[in-house]
Amino acid sequence: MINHGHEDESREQGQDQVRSCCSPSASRRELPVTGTDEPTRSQTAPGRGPTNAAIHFQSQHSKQGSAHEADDRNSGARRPVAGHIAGRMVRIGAGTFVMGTDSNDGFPADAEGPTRPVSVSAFHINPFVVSNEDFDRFVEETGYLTDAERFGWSYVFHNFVARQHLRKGIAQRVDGLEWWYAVKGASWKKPEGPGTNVFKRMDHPVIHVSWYDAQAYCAWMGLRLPTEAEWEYAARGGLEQKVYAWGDELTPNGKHKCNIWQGTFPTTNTAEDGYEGTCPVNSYSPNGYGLYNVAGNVWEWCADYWGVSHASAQEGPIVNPRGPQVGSTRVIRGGSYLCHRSYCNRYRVAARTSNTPDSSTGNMGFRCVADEL
Ligand SMILES: [Ca+2]
Ligand SMILES: [Ca+2]
Repeated sequence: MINHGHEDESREQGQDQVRSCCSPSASRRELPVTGTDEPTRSQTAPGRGPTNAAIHFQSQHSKQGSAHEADDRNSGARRPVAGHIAGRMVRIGAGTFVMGTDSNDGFPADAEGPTRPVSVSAFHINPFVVSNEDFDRFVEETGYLTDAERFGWSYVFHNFVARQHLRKGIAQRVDGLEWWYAVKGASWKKPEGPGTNVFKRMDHPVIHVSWYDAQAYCAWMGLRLPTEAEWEYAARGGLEQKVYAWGDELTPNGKHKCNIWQGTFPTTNTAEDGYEGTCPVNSYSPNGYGLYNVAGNVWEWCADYWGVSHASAQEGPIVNPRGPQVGSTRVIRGGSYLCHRSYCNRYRVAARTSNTPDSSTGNMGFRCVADEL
């Protein structure tokens, strides 16, 4: 299925294919329907066309996708920040940094460059992504239903899908996505679908949360999602133009610094870093600003719409950029436990991609920021 040439193939097949390794879109716009797939996608997953179930999933999205109104990035500042969260946020002082990279490590379509000076006002950020325990508290108090729960399914990485779910049609292959299954009943509470739970993973990141879900959590907490510029400024931890959040070496002195993929993607994960899936939100050593797991573990939703033409510095740095005014997808940053050098080296601190705001997967989460505490 995947051979040693897949890196080049991925670049040739374009952004959609590359993106699918990161976090597939669950949007009605991108779920395949019989007869409308592009030839490259059919070739990618021969003989694995969409099933009726996949089409049914799609219609659920179509019906409910318009119910969202929380599309305002300022919607977070309604409620004082809860004490237990405020107490563990770190203050990032105002400053100017060089955003992006001019290196050729990334995918040109990602527009990691050109580098540009960016000024960011002071803010507070959570050192950890939102955990299952955090999200559970939110759901307990509000009764909130995530998009994955409303739509009735979410994307699960193939290695985590139970055989019985395949036999019973609970897990469906989706055309064009080689290593993701649409799994009925998968949600933050049941990350691998029916019969699974998070009881032993309460300190792991909440997953299967859409951008809208992240917004809802932030609003309830009196917090907001970081802008992409804030995310990168904080993720760099005070270092200048380093490849990773901790320096230029992936494993300095042979030591793993983040939760990504070791082995042969997408089949064999040796988990040399200690984890095949998510890890606790406080794993590994933090960056220079005290942030954990900015690289790997889970992708992190940002406030901004996705854009590939960045504002350019005229006379002085770009001040508090917020991305494009409109768009169809939202930025995600940092990479996940599925990232591997051979296919998706997006655990680099300048790397970026996006997903549609109603999408949810087993490798996307978020962390929150606040202007004031
Ligand atoms: Ca790992
Ligand atoms: Ca991360």
